Amino acid sequence: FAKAEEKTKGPFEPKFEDYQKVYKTIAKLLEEKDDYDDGSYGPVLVRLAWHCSGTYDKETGTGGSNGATMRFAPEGDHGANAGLKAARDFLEPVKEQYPWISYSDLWILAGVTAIQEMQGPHIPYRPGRSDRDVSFCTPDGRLPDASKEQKHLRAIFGRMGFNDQEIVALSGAHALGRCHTDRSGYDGPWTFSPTTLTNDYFKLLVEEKWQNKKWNGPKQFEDVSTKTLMMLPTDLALVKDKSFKQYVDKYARDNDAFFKDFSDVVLRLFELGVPFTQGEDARWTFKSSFDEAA
Ligand code: HIF
Repeated sequence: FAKAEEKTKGPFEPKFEDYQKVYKTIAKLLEEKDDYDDGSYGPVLVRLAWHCSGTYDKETGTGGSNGATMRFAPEGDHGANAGLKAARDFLEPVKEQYPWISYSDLWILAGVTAIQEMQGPHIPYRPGRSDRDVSFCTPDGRLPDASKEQKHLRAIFGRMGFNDQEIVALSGAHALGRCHTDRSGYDGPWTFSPTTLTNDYFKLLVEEKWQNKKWNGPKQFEDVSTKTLMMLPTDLALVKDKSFKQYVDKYARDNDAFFKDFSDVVLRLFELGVPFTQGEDARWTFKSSFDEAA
């Protein structure tokens, strides 16, 4: 009987409503599992989505958010990906509940959900990623090295296809989360509200004084006023470099401009390397918990 029903129904073709359900499930889990880090898995989910996408190389078309190859040891063990198992494990029950979604679509959807649930802008999304085997793992060294500066940032993000303005807009994501000594070796959060997306990262970069932190760890900076916040060498490069700095100033002044540009560039980051069958006009915008409450 079940078989006959399957025949009349045809194969399951998930639609917007089905992905919105997955979004809701992730949002609910984020709310429930609040005993992690600063009270949310949101930041580490954003980092997972970005580290899948940021391996993209426009010359060869390799890497990017298609494939979810971080499931496999070579890529999962890359130094830059230390700690992301927490994010992948968090999403495992969601994958079990919705087996039809690919890991690669799920991880990016989780990044979108986390940004929206941390009060960021809407990030339009389209599915179409498929999981690939271990042979598609990218070589180590494609993600940025925090000890470097502007030349390195332009080389790494230029390889993905991003310009100066886009590098700065993306960087606002460091308003979220923190560094962990047992992951990257660095320590501390960038802002006082690491689970809410705001333009505070830019404000702090221009308004605060930053000094070398004296400690037994890699070179990083601390705010002179409270010594509780941090910046990486790559973060401070954005105010040292004139071309970058003009955008830091702009986003520090104007949160709406930051949100608009951030949404545009994250959307592109999350789509790198994906052979979509649906056009750009088929992107969906998911309702967040805040939209539902309104
Ligand atoms: Fe990060 N980033 N990132 N990053 N990142 C860390 C943590 C987060 C860089 C280095 C680090 C981006 C760019 C760069 C997030 C999101 C984004 C950590 C700390 C390091 C060292 C990891 C740890 O110890 O747990 C460098 C060098 C980048 C190039 C500029 C993106 C723009 C800002 C692309 C981006 O979206 C998030 C979120 C976190 C917090 C993770 C957490 O677990 O809290």
